[in-house]
Amino acid sequence: MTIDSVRGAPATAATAEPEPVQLLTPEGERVEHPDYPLELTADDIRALYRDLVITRRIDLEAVALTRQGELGLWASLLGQEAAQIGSGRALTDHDMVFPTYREHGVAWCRDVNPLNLLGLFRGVNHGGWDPAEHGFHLYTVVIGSQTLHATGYAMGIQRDGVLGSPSAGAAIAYFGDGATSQGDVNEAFVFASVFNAPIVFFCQNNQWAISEPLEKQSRIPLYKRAQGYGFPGVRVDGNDVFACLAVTRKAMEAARTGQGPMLIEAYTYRMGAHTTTDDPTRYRMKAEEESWKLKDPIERVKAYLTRGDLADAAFFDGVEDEAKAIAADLRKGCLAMPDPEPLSMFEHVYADRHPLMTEEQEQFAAYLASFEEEVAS
Ligand SMILES: Cc1ncc(C[n+]2csc(CCOP(=O)(O)OP(=O)(O)O)c2C)c(N)n1
Repeated sequence: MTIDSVRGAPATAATAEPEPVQLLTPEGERVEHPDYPLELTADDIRALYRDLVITRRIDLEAVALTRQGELGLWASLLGQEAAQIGSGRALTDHDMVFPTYREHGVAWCRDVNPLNLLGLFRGVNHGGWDPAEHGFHLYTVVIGSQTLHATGYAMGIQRDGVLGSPSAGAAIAYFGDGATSQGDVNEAFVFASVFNAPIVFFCQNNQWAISEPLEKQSRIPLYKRAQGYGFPGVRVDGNDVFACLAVTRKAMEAARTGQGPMLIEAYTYRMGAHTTTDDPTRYRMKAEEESWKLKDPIERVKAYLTRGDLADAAFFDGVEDEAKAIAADLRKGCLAMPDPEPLSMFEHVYADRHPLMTEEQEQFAAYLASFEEEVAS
């Protein structure tokens, strides 16, 4: 038995192998993979770099706003930018995304205003973007449940009879390593498989489910789970934006052309806390975080651009300035968000009013009115 020196626990096959699909090494060297040829122009790569940097800056601003009491909570994507931008940029307007609560980078790719994300975590709205307009469903906190929604949606696409046509889309469901232990996710795998539904299951294996390590979720690499359900699975370097783009592009294209589901395990690392209410120093070693810093998703693209003379200092400074300006706007917009009327939380819940909800609304209205009476007396 080998001992994982960092965690002091037996290393299991879930972490030990295999080599993930990689197209850009942590040092910024381009490598080829026979199954995933990828041609990118210098403009494409600069655009990916910009996405990565801006997404990280938005995330940083949201963490700061939470620390300053302006948001109730934030689930940081730090370290997972490449998994999200690579997969997000592989999608077309016809595809539909079903995210968890951490997919701020995918939201960026789907043109969701980051202020909407902040509104949700500030507790002043339910997100407020139109899922149909952006091809991006509302955030889901109930772990794994969105995989069932996504599978149902995919089966709907299938029944529309559009698969294989240029207007065909597919569904993509995002979830974490911890979610793979949920019943919902396993049920989604079964349905997707037996109905050959057009869906990609995109698992960001960030090694931790709050304080539970990967070893507590699986004895085998997560991507291998797919085989048991009867569809293909692949492990990709989740800190490599090129590889995430190529692998997701191929899987989505297969789904859109009726070839059924696929599981992508993006092998990455949650560099920050689970959310701003969590303290990872209580359950993991600093050395582990330090080793993942060397695999930073942004630095490797920067190294590639620099080494190949594809971008100069003016470009990098420009992206930095743009990211700062976006963050400043976001901060201003966040502070200006009005507090909602308490009773408005009963709006936009059901298309038609539900009697139980009407009763609860009346109770709550009476409760609020009781404060007025207290002040008056
Ligand atoms: C059904 C359900 N059970 C438990 C929780 C509490 N919970 C919130 S996040 C989380 C861990 C999720 O870990 P993972 O799926 O690896 O995703 P990550 O947060 O690391 O992106 C848990 C257990 C929940 N939100 N929903």
